[in-house]
Amino acid sequence: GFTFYVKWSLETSVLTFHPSPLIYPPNSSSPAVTPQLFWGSYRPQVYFGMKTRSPRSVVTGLMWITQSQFPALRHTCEQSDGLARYGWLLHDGVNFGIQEIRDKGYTLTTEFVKRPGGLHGGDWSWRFRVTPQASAPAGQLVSLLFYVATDGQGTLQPHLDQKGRLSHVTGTSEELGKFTMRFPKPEGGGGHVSYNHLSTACPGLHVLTDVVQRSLRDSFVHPVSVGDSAGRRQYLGLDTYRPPPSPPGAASHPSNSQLVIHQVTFQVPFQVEVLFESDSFLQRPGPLSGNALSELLQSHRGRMEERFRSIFKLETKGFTPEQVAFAQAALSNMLGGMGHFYGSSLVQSQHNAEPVPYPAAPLFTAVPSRSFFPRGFLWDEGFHLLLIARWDASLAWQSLGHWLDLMNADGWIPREQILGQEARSKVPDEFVVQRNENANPPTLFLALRQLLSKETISPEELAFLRRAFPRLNTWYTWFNVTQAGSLPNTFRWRGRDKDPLRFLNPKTLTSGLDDYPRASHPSDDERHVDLFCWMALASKVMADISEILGEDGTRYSESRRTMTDNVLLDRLHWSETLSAYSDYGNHTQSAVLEWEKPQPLPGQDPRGLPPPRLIRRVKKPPKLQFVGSFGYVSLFPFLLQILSPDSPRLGRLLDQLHDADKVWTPYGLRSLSKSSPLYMKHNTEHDGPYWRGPIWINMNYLAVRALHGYAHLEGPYRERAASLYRELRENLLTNLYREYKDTGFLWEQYNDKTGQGQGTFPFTGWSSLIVLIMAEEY
Ligand code: 6A9
Repeated sequence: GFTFYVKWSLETSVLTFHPSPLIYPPNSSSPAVTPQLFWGSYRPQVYFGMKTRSPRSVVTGLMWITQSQFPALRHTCEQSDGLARYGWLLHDGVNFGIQEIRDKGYTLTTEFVKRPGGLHGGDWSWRFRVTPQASAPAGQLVSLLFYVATDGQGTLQPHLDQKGRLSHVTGTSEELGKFTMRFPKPEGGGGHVSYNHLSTACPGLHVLTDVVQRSLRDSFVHPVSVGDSAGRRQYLGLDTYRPPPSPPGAASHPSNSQLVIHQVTFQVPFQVEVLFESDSFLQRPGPLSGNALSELLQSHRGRMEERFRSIFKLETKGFTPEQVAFAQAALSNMLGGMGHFYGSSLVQSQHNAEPVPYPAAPLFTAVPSRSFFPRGFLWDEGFHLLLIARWDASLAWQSLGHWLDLMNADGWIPREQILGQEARSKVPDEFVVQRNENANPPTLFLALRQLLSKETISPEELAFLRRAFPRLNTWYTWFNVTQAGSLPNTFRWRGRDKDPLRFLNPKTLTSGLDDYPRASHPSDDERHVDLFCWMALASKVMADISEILGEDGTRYSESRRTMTDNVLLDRLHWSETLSAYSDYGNHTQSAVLEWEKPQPLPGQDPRGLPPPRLIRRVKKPPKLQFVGSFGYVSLFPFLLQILSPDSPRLGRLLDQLHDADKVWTPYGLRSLSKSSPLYMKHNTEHDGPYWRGPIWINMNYLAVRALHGYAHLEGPYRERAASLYRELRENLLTNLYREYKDTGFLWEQYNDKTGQGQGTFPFTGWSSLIVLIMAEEY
């Protein structure tokens, strides 16, 4: 009866999209509406690949093999591949990209460029160049494998020439209509090129690598010449697919994907092109290959360099051409890391016993890391868009709209978006499930503020805001309702770790700052200063948007007044004893991890005992108090510029900022004070310190931006802010540039003692904000 209905309707609101019309309805990504964005390198998880912005897109891509004694097949970006470097040197997010991959012994350059025309997103061409590195052995044999695959819809037809070489593939799909993918004969390669191909059914896009692995045979022979001597070498080539034996009685997997692969094998150096032609492109001036391809690439390249110069003006700030190239690569990897995903999250709510699928939807988003986290993360995206918006606002609006369209009827947006089989295949099961009580910082408001900080707002942008407004309202309300603290105007992150014995300090993944120390004993009395500041920012931006739209924004302007009033902030979060802003809660400073060795009962065989475990021991009971750990969280009123420029607390905070025993280092601000009890402490036996010391670039960007802001406002600390600004900016850009030169990558975080990059790589999400720091764009 009634209880059933209540339960059912709560459950359905979790799994129902927000009722207001989508900001980007399905056809908005179609080739008819946004042809320029239809095709793209929207598969950031592979070294090179393209697809369209559609639910079950035809996908295309590259795999390659070094034909040595220990051949390895490369396809998805893996840190374990040990490549010296890879990434986009230039990529404008729309038209073209140039990537360099340093494999062992040779460098592979991958280029693509699109040519608009017809009704289905136009044509594109790829060019690959393989060149030996200086120290490389002569006569290296390399295979490139180009593939095209369908995903449950569409057809592919391979075509062979008289010699049995795959010359082209024709195909159809719902969104592409008819198309042709051409494999012209390559140039170079010491004369000889060997060809193999494969056309097969395949269980799905997530097993493309497996299918290829299982189709290779090592008995093919390629004639090689090194110096004067000529010989023959065996190589791994495509033969026929041998599916894994299925256990007896198991239903065989339905093949929902069709796969065609073209393999070329050659000696380096070598160059080869692949062409995609849309049949509806009727007035094609000629094939996009050879000189035509070079010219088109060159013209886009010139345009990008020019635009980069005019937007970021790095030359006028005294940066060298090499430093400019570094900044271009950072931006290009952010843009080239944009992906298009389709599928549903797996959601655990209070109303379901088991996780249930969220409704399926598309997501166009940048990603933090192509190798490790090639998918959307809510609060990361707000930072990504700060950079993307400066380069091409339309890309930023696209992502923003897609994210807001993922909101459910309650106003919740899942934090980590693992959509579709390909994305799912990269994530261990325990990390897949998203919980509907859990938030993540509403950084999309940062992005919105950036996008709206200009003289005139275009009609399209106004239309966007109108569509977004009901969603933003609900989002704001959702935070106020579900993340409220027990006192008025206080906030508390939900979803902290529960197990009281396992963690030195229970994590707060939802805050984005994972293991950053909070109250030792999570309770309803907790209040979090970072979330307070995020909500103050949200109120400001919502008040502004209401004004732009002529909507009633009283609730926002009132909340803005209350929350930016430092009297309230100080009352809730300023600790006189710590002389810092801080969280409040049930807390003790005296918790440690200790080994617990199970003791045998009298007469019990000690060999039957479980192994010792590391558990938390609380030496002094917790009490309600401010949480004594200085670090990023303490800086929030400053980072989000809630703190008024004439507050004496700003002076105090700037002193602590510049203190090398606290957060200041020659490489940027460390996440947790060196003198904090949990500085660089493990959280469990296997969880090393993450936000307990290392330097993170998103927070450093906010710090540099805040210093710049305070340096431009009247107040007693103006000069101090200006000089700290110059110093911090210099430290960050010197270190990130040096590490990029040394290691080839931007990193997830930087070591606070050495400045060295650590964590995952390449991490060209928010670490790419270094471009804005160089350009002084805040
Ligand atoms: C684990 C790994 C094979 C952690 O950049 C994304 C997030 C941030 O939002 C967050 O603030 N990172 C930061 O503390 C990475 C989170 C990765 C979780 C997935 C599964 C499996 O990989």
